[in-house]
Amino acid sequence: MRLKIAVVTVAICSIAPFFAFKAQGLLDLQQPAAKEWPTVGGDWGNSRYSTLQQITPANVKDLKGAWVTHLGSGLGNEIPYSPSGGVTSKYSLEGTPVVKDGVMYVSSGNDDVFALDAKTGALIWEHRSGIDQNINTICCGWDNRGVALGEGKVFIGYLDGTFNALDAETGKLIWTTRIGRWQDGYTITSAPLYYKGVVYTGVSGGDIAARGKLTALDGKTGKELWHFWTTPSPGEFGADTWPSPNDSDPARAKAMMNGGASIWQAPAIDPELGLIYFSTGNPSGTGDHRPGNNLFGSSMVALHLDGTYAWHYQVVHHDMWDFDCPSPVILFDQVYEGVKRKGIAEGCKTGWVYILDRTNGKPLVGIDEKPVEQEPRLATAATQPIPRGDAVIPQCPQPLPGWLTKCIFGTIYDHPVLISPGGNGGVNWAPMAYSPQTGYFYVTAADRPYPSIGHVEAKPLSAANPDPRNNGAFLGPVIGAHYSGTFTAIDSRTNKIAWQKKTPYSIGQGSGALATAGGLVFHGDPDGNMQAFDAKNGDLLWQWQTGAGADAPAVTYEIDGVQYVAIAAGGVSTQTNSANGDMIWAFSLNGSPGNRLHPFAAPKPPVTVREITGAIVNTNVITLVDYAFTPLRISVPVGTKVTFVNNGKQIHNASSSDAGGWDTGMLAGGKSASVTFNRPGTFNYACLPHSFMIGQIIVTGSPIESAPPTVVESNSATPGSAPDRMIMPGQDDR
Ligand SMILES: [Cu+2]
Repeated sequence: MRLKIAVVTVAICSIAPFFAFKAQGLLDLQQPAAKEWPTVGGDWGNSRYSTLQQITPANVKDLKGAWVTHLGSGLGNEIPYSPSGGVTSKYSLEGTPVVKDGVMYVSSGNDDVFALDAKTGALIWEHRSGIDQNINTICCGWDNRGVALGEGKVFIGYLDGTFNALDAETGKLIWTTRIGRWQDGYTITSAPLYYKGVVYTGVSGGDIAARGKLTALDGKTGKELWHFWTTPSPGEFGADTWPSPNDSDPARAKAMMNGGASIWQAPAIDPELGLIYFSTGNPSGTGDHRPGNNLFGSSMVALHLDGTYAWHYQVVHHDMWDFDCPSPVILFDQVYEGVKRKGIAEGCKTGWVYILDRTNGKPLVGIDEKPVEQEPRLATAATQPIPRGDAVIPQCPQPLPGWLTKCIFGTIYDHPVLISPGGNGGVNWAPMAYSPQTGYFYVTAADRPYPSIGHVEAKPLSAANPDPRNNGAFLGPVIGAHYSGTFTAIDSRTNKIAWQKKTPYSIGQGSGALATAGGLVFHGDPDGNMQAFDAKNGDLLWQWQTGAGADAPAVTYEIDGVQYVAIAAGGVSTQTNSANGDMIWAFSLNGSPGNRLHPFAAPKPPVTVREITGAIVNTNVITLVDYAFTPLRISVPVGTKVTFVNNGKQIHNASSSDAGGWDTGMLAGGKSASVTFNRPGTFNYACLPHSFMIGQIIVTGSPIESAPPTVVESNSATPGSAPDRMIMPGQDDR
């Protein structure tokens, strides 16, 4: 029988009697993690490598669940995520646990923090964030990527834009500092970094035009020491890569100061060089509003520890695809041409890993500026940096009926394009790991096409997309699109693939990788399986079903001579949309007392082919927006007159070869038409100008034989035929 060993959380803050908190001395985290996992990246270089080697390829088959704890946080609350009726969990569970002095500290998607006994999973304390549940400026689901430890405190950024210090012994709040207002888009999702009395935090919000920054706070008081804006102020270095604030076009005039370039991850630090490193998100808004390269959007940035600029490397110039690098940078040392060099590397949504010298930001393996397709209306950059070596995913989408497709750096104007990789492809926030044993980076990535449109007036506006300058235009579900991924070892010496496994799910967001000296790489999969791979060849050696999307980064530590591997399993609400949950799992070769803990039942796996799914709504009104039918699926009794109303700015129609070949005719914005269905059946239809727009009508009952199958009333239709489609030169219109 299956026993769920659940530690029920209680709403009381208490100090467990068996636990004596040790004062944290000055940590030296330049070396890889060993018995503890004291910072989310394992060490100050974010290598996510541990020197522990009790668990090996030879014995990993005996790895078993040691404990599982339900946090009782971040559960349920299904909310719509698309105009077509899809639902998702409000919360994700994306935090990396940190482990110090036998205690595990972990955060939930509601910014609640839990201290657990790392040996047993027993609750020591919990701190409920109490954040406003009406925050509506969160880009990508309610999530938190983890906490930092220092001077007896637990540091965490909240989705409400505040940064907070808790007492590590009791969980009581010590201080709060506001980094920004959530109403202005400042929602903190990244984990902070603590170093020598200072705690560093990034801020999200670039998707709704909040200007990014890195903030340094005094760990004792929370007082701000400095902040570095990730887009320059007028007159500063890089300001000439943006339109002037005096530009006569108001959108261009404010582009730089609303320039985005969020920081989505914990920074890395090199104490010897005195530099702190991070990467930035894409610049806000569409390309036409911001001619220039748009520093420091989509860049790797190094600062001195006083917050002054050291160097930058822009990964994508004038990014209009959301090709940024939300995952943490990794610091590593490697020999190139006989000389040991200080490296920094990061995988990006482009699908490439960028390998630089961290003393100066110059490429170590080689990156070439190459000409790319041009679209003057979007002020495209003439060239883009192309790393020598291998991409970890295909950089063109599979053909899909109804869609115009383009490869990486293809231009997109006012006709929707299916592009790959895209804002959801490649390496997203899932962290890479670096093993000094193999010299490989372990990279998890998403292979999925992305519907995109580049020109502001053509963009749909919705509650989820309130700002016409928002990059994240949602174009409805891409029916028929295949979603998958890759798990790749990239050799740091050559930037070439050492081994690669195709994966059934897109894993660019999620668990990423954890490498150990035992010769293993651990990864949690969106289908709930915690997995161990051979670091040398990528063979899957072990897996264990956690019962929810195992989409948080895994960690390892040792207590009383036993090596544990732990992961949060609670799903990711965006992109993979894996199963929601609230569990922290730990595994060891010893397993649980009496080996009573068994794998949980597998949850519903993530979608790998997008089909017409979602709620079937009983209505006879379908609204056309740019670019979707809402609801996507309806059910009506036979004989019903179904009305199509175009609320979009574009001209659309609804057209079917089923049920008598009905067509509403072209409907301008504000116009409507109706179709009466006299035969039962399930009928798919599409918009001819935008044939990726697909809907479904389910007609129930007995046929009305006395009437024709369908009757169209379309007096308000725009005369004439479909508007011209925009065909890009050299591209197939599918
Ligand atoms: Cu249309």
